[in-house]
Amino acid sequence: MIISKKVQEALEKGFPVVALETTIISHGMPYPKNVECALQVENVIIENGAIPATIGIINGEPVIGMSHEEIELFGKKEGIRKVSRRDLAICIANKEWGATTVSATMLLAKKAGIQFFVTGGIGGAQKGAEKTYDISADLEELAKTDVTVICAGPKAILDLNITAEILETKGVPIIGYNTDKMPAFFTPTSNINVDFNARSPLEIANIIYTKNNMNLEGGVLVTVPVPKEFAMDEKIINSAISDAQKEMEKKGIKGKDETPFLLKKINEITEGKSLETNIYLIKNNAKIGAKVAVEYSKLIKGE
Ligand code: PSU
Ligand code: MN
Repeated sequence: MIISKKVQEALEKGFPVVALETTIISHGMPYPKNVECALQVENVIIENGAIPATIGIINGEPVIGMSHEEIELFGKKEGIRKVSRRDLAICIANKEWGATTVSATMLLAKKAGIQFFVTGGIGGAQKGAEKTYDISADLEELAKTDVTVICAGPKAILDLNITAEILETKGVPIIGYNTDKMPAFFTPTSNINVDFNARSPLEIANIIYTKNNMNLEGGVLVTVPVPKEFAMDEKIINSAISDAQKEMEKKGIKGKDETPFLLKKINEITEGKSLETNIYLIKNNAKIGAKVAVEYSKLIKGE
């Protein structure tokens, strides 16, 4: 594993570090907006007092804390493998490039000693999962890996009820940031209750601090609603999702290609509006995630 000097130093000194994934860059957004967004997200984290660590695999080597040039390459290069936990050894053994999903990023972050990870949305139970068993490895990773994931909730392309039920079974707390209802990525709310409505980054840090003191294994999911002015209209997004899903079925797209296909199609149908919302919400998550990491490091230092 290659850990950048900046990230290594920050970890040694107990400074707040926030991990970022690369699937969102290579498979979640088109070039060049993906690179712009990734670099802006890093800046938001720095502005809010933490050190960003973008994680991906370059020529079979996991990199923790990529350079701007490396991020640019992730945005441009074709044929990068989408790597979740099960793909890690394949990618590394074959010295490939790999873009890490939430599950693989959590796992590598944990190995590097990073506790916080900001992304857009997590994977979950796809619609129809009760029959197909198509459930993202992200949920399993949240169950066992001690990393807090700050996101805008699972996307409404998923079955949100099944996703929330699985998280309950696995013992993963869902914390809402200033919300009683779990946000649904493009829109700020759903009909699902969160386990706790946290009013400040400190309240969230305190829960994680307590959990760690109790040696309770597993992740925490922090869900931050996209601010209303940047959210999608629920009718418009739901109709785009359902059209995209129909086309996916017609084309026979399956497995790990589903999420990237849906994101791309929804962006086309909404004429770029969904991508704008996506970019905005990640930056918003980065702000909250960095603040939680800062509060947490103060708690650790007893400040
Ligand atoms: N949410 C986004 N964009 C993304 C993803 C989620 O807004 O690109 C990616 C994340 O990397 C997540 C993955 O871990 O999709 C889930 O893929 P799957 O559903 O195949 O498990
Ligand atoms: Mn799947």
